[in-house]
Amino acid sequence: MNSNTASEHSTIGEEHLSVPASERADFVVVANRLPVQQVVTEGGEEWRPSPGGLVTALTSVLQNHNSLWIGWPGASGDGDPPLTYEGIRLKAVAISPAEHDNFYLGFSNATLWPLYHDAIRAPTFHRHWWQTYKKINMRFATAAAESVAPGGTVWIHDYQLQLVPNMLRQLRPDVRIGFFLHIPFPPSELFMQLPWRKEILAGLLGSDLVGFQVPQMASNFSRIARRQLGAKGTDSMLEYDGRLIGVGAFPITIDTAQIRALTADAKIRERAREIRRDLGNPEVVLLGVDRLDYTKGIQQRIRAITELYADGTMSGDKHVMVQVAVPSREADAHYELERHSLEQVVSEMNGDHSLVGSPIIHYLHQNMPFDELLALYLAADIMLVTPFRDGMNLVAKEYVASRTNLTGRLVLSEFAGAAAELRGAFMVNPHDLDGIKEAVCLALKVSPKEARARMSRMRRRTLRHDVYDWAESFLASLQHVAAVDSREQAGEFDPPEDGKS
Ligand code: GDG
Repeated sequence: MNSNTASEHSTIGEEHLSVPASERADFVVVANRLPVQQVVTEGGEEWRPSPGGLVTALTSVLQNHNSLWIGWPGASGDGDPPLTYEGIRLKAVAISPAEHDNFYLGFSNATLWPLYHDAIRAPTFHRHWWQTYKKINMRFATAAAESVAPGGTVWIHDYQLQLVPNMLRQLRPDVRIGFFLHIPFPPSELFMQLPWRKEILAGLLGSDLVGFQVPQMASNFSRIARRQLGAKGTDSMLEYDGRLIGVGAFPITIDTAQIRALTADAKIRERAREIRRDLGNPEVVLLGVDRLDYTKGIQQRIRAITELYADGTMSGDKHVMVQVAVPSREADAHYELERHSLEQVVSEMNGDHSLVGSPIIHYLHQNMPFDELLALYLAADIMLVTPFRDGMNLVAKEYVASRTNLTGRLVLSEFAGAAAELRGAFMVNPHDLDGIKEAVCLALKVSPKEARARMSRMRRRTLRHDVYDWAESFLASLQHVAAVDSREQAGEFDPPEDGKS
């Protein structure tokens, strides 16, 4: 094993496991966050489910098993998280404020996040961040090793925990390990910048199955693993350290049933009409919904829209834009800067083009309930999703799923994972201001017939699978790869040939 991350730790013997065998879980999810978060309400602090399709999907999968979710409970407030959520046991991993600075704000979000998103901001490399990343990954791996039943399954999520698969493999070679990366896996030219690239690769290769959002990212990973660590095999099956590792694309999607139910809700439909009235019943409502993140291309999109107002293509009495920028990672200087410059662009646009009493861009820097988000999707004629790079982008899929009457047009970045599926969108290069303007003009002018055809095409594709299918297909592949590996270990299988895809 080439990693210095877990090799020094030997397998945990049964006698050293602090959790008795009878209490260990058959299926364990390991994610940076628990599925609950502490919120401050009028009655004090309380624990509520974390929003998002991933929690919903995994909850339903976990409920069918004797299961456990391991994660960090978050920094705010006092008190321990509940012991269970929707029948799933929870296990909190403690992270001190200083560790949080180095592990989460530092290595995860100032080294890996920008590096994996095309280095849109220069990644920062600090050895002490890396040391804490290793330490915290080992804490998660140990928590999983102590909690999983013999021969059980552990599913690890995302870039904060890339060393956990191999650390866990060293501690518990008997368990089945899956890993899914929610963000892009970068091409070699970028990944090679990482001083600890071999350790990260070896960390991921501790899995039985490594899943990515799109095939390109799976093949980036397999190629780099072959070149850097001498793994053998194809883009979809590698052999390393005497084991087989499956590699594949598992495009994440949304909870379509939830969106179907919400869009049929009379209250939400009425709220959508009310939003349009509040906006002055313009001819066209444009909408952007993003975490306030420098990868999401929010400023570029607003600059492009501003130019359309400036050249008279759009006007304040007919066209109104709503931009929701959900607060995110506010302790990070890049994010603070991004917020300030975005707010400057927004106020310049409003200053130059608004009419008295009716701004042309309604900017909301706030978290909102999912119902309100859905009402906004229903109220919007044109949805703008223009990230510079995005693993998938669920907002684009949620918009499409909500447009039951086949109206609505989507302007979508070709660099979002979702672009591979949503071919009926008006595609843009988010760096190209003129290109965004052209796409918005096309979306404004498109005939209702063509708009409907485009939307039906996207809806057929989006509604074919839901997030439960996504989880099940990942877990079925994990089972398959583990079975193939067992046959190989028993000498019944020819390992894959080198370098073929
Ligand atoms: C990462 C990857 C990948 C947003 N604002 C509110 C709110 N949301 C919900 C949306 C959507 C989700 O958050 C955002 O998901 P995205 O996919 O758009 O983006 P990231 O947060 O960057 O997610 C991404 C994803 O992981 C999953 O693998 O697609 O590429 O970067 O579901 O609806 N929900 C509520 N209030 C808000 O204000 N309740």
